[in-house]
Amino acid sequence: MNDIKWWKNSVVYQVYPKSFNDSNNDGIGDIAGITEKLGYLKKLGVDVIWLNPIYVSPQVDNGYDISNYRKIDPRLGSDEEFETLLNSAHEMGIKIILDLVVNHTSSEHPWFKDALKSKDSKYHNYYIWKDGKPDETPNNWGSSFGGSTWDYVDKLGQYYLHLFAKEQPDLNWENPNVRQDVYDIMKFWLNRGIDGFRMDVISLISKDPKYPDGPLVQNRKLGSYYAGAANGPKVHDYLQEMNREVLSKYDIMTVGETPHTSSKDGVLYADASRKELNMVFHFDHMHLDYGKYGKYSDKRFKLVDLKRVLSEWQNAMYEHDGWNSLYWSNHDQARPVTRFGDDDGKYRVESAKMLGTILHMQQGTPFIFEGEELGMTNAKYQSIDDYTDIETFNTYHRFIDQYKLPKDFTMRSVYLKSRDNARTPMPWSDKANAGFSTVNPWIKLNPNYKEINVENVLSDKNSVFYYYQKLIKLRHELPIITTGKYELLDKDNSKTYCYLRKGSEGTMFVAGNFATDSQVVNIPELSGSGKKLISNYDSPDVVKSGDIILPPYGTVVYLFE
Ligand code: TEU
Ligand code: CA
Repeated sequence: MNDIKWWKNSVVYQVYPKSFNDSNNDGIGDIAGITEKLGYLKKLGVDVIWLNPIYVSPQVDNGYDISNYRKIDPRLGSDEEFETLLNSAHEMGIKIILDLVVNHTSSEHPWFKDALKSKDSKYHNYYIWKDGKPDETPNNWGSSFGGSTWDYVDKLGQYYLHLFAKEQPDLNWENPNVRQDVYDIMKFWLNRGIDGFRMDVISLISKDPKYPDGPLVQNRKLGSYYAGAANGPKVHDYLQEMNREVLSKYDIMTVGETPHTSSKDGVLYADASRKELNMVFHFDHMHLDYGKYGKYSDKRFKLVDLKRVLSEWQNAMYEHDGWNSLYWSNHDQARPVTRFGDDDGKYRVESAKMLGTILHMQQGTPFIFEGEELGMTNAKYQSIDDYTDIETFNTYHRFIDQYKLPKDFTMRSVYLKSRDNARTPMPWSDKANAGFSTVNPWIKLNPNYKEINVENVLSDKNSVFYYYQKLIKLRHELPIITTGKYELLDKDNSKTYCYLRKGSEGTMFVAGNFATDSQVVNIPELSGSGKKLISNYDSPDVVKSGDIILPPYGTVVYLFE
């Protein structure tokens, strides 16, 4: 696979630094804590680590509000500790990519503080302002976390735009100085030796200059900003410029987080010939269980829809010179076994392995979110006061106070969808504080940490951990997993997900059962006999085309050579 870019046969592991490992026992995970656990990640076999934001931040949105892009947040560590992490990782053959959050800064960033002083400030035009009166917002946009996207500054007689919290003012990408400053920040980190970026909400950086009102969706009183902010008129110009000035000069990987992006829009970012990004995170599979009120809902996804959207992205990227990212979860999402599998104990381990297989055997770069390799479940805290996340908190109050929705529905939705489900501290053992820290962590542990923890998976050869280790190893050994053409089978089957990967080395057959009862699946006519590559149950080592039985949440992969 010499001519294939390294990030195409890599597996990325996402570390949420605050929740990974606390080295100095102040309750907050930190950079030195990650260095301590590199051996664990090496054992799993991952190639790249993506770190959520580690820069100086007031932490209104857990680091997605940055006030100094060039310094490490002292709560997470020092510049030297980051240097040690980077060097140690590199020595072990593991790359590190950082989060680049440049749709907005923190309101505590010196640029914004200066911009607030007067319209003549050098930095005023670094942000997006509209003249107006105190109670006439420039348009009807509602921010991601609730309330208007516009905040009024009396002294200036102007509103500034913030698609997220009011402490996260949006940068004005129309201003070439903003872009140059962003490129300088990127070069600063790349020159320090990092291996790429995950770019936060990069699909939102170019706004429609008309700032049109948005449609009222999900029962909200305010309009959606997506039509006027997602995939805006200049986003591709900006990324092509960024690529020319920065990205093309380094051997790195880039993944853009692109809310509100269809596969058609997706290829515009990720088609290599367009020289923008390597891949994007789309949200089509994350939206399948959105309900009447949006993300926070008790709706369950439908497998037929899941197959449709994932297949659409597989095909779109293949038809162009594009590349997919593959993920079941991240720090904003529920735990995959709860959301797409079965978390009640009976099939937790089986469904975690099945989900891993269905994802990792597709074409693209898989991302494992910390704890996924343990088969972690959602947290389900007792009370809303146990939740810490701004999105969860604001949604709860919108549902109860504004929509007058029943508390049990609201809490059920929080259990299923709160971002905190992903942010519970990594359970390293069944000891006090799950071995994460010697003191109470900044956010509560998942109550099931005595059962689901690293010590347990490492001592059980049938654990999700060792299964993931094998999935990663297969990717490294078999080029067909990187290059084979994806072909969905039996698209209308609502219980099983089966597909082929066709390449010069043969054909791979991949099957997963999403049901709690056994299912018959058919292996189509393929030459020769199939050799088993992996399975989560006792399936035959060699098989011919024809019907096979998959037990509840069973999964199997055969290679026909
Ligand atoms: O998230 C972007 C985003 O679109 C989120 O609104 C996401 O869809 C939502 O959280 C799902 O519930 C990114 C980061 O990943 C998130 O943690 C930040 O809060 C957000 O940007 C602002 O920087
Ligand atoms: Ca700490």
